[in-house]
Amino acid sequence: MTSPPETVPKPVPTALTIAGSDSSGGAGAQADLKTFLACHVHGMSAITAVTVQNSLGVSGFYELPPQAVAEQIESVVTDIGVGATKTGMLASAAIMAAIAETVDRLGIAPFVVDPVAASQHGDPLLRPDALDALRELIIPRATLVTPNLGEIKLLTGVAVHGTADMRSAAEALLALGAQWALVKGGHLAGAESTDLLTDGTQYLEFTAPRTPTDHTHGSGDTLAAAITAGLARGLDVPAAVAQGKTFIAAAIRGSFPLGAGLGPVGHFWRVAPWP
Ligand code: PXL
Repeated sequence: MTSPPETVPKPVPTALTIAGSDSSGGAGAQADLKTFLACHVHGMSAITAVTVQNSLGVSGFYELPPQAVAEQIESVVTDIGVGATKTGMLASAAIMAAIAETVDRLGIAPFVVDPVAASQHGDPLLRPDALDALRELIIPRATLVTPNLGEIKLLTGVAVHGTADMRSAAEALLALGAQWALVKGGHLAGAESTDLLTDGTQYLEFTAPRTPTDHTHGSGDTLAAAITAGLARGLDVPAAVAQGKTFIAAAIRGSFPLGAGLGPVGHFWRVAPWP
């Protein structure tokens, strides 16, 4: 048997994603696990729903029973231990209630919430009646919430048209109970993309040049997963966000076409040189 190289730290940092499966491999739990690997963290998953999708869109999804989601989380937390946890597609209010109960009972933290509502094509990934549960059961437990502009509008009613509106959006998210909010400006226009991170005391801006591409399937999931990996490795929230931004900027530069529709961001840019 081959021994692992001496450079593997012991214990290896661990992270858990509570998310939907994306059959096309670019988003959801698949994006999170690839990102955890590339960020040198052992990734684990609690699947909430199985989507049926390809590069052209999501044609349907099948939810798991809420109890099955809670049991997956409990199984890995109580045996292996989880350094940091993130959520993606949570699908239903009943699944969110089971997650909230499990997070409280097991003291799960840090807890990164990517409040996924729809796919890049606009296909819904959340039952319409689950928005209140996301607001009331999940976001108040978040160490960090990472919505895009569409999700901010849905959750808070605040429409962000430019960087000037980001502060009020962030404050509306903190008012829902999250400790930190990252308002992502990726969907605004301009040569640069700016995100605002705040806990209500510190206001930190992250600006990166915008890469013009349509192939950004899974970009939100990948950013939140890279931040979660940073937290699992012991970084604080601002440092984890800074390294998450570095990871996603390179993954977007490394995005590629796949199928006839929207391709994914490139998760493997840091894993190894292209053979
Ligand atoms: O990128 C958001 C997202 C999250 N989770 C799953 C998805 C998608 C987008 O398609 O399919 C499972």
